[in-house]
Amino acid sequence: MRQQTKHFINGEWLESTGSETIDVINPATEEVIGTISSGTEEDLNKAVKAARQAFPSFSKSTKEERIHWLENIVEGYEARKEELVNIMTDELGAPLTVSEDVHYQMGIGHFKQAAESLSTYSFEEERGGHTLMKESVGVSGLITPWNFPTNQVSTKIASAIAAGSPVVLKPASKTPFAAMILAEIIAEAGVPKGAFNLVNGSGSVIGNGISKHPDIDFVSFTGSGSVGEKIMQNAAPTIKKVALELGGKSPIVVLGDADVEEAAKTALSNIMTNTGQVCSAGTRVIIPHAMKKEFEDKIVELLPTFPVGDPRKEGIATGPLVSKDQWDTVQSYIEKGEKEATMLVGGTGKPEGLETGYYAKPTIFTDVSNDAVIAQEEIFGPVTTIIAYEDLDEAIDIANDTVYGLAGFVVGKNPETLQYVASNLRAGRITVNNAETDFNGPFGGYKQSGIGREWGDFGIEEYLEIKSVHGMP
Ligand code: TAP
Repeated sequence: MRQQTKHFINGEWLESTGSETIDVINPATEEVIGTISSGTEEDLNKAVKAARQAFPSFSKSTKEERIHWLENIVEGYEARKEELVNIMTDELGAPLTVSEDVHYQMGIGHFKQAAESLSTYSFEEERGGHTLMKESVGVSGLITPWNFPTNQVSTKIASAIAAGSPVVLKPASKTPFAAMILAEIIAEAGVPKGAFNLVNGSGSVIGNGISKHPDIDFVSFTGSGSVGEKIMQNAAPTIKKVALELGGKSPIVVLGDADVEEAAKTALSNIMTNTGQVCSAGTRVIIPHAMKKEFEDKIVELLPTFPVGDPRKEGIATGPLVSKDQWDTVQSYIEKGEKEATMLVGGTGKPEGLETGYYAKPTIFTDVSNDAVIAQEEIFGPVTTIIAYEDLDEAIDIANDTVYGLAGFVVGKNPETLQYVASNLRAGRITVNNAETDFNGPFGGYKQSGIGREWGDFGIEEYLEIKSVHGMP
């Protein structure tokens, strides 16, 4: 049992001023694996004050100092690899291989990338009639979700350190322990006291408090659209800068010349990796009518290559959903889908032999109309939809017919057609034929998927203000 009654404020672990606690549950066993303190407004105020006090010197730190801190964090992160991998399996339910190959690697990737981006980044440039200066935005409040316990936190912190912006982080209370290990790593990396603060607690107290706080200049939030909307409203009276990374209902456009097996593997990895709890997951497979039957047979045939089960067991690809609430949500969408479309495989209830734990049956719907609820709303579970098209422009129209625009995928061979689809999808990140992730590639959404960009150079710019100086001697 992990018990953490403290918050990381001004370079030290301080006892919470509140007595309430939040249980952290292992979704594979349904057992409580630890508790954290539910922070209070007083705790938050202390953290904001520490960040504010750190601002003058942290914002003037040199590029070399920031690179040095980022590199130290990378070292510390590597040293605690085993602990991080294990805690993400316990608090999120990610299979050990997913914890290591996806969560751990993405978390460290952002710190490496920020150091690399900084090495060539210019905070000042002469532009003829004026000098352009890029300066720290001020104190940043970071609110993160549970679905990628290190990645979501690391991308924000790495960019903030690179920009010289002190932060107050509120990690998701379902998965707080990986973030707390990261806090220890950051403290040991020599990051000045007050530049990084962590306050645990509920969204309704600490998250809400961050978004309203008069002494916070910028809020970077990742999570649901409904909370994103509240954050914008809360930030409005103090005209805070806001970055939102919200949900998605991303399309996978399969071209007529695609390899059916590749297309099926792409569709499956999108809903089975992290149990489909991925904001950018491709959950609408848009496929030519002529290929539909072959694709349906292939995806059902390949589904067992993603075994669902105990995340600590070798060979398991897909663990449970994060919580009972998430399980209930996914069940209700599957019920809706049974009425709206044809179910190829899956259904409600738990997979055989997995009665304990929040396991859901991977479920594939076909003959789905793009205006069905299961094709329009983010399910955040191992559920996909197959939608047929006649010609490519119809496929693009279907792909773009959503309130979201976070990501898109294209599978096929003809380079011109791949380019045509990539340039016509209205989304912030397009992946062609399962290309590798580039940590310098901006990540963020069009439309209701959000505002702003994270990762790499663009991520750093979120934490900067722009100043033009005219007549500089
Ligand atoms: P959210 O409620 O949006 O939670 C995300 C973060 O916001 C958590 O740290 C949460 O705190 C905090 N929060 C909650 N209410 C808040 C408020 N009023 N003001 C400020 N912060 C607040 O997401 P969830 O409940 O975890 O998941 C619900 C749905 O959101 C999912 O089914 C999924 O569709 C979507 N979701 C999307 C993403 C991405 S990456 N786009 C990630 C996770 C979930 P606590 O949870 O600690 O209270």
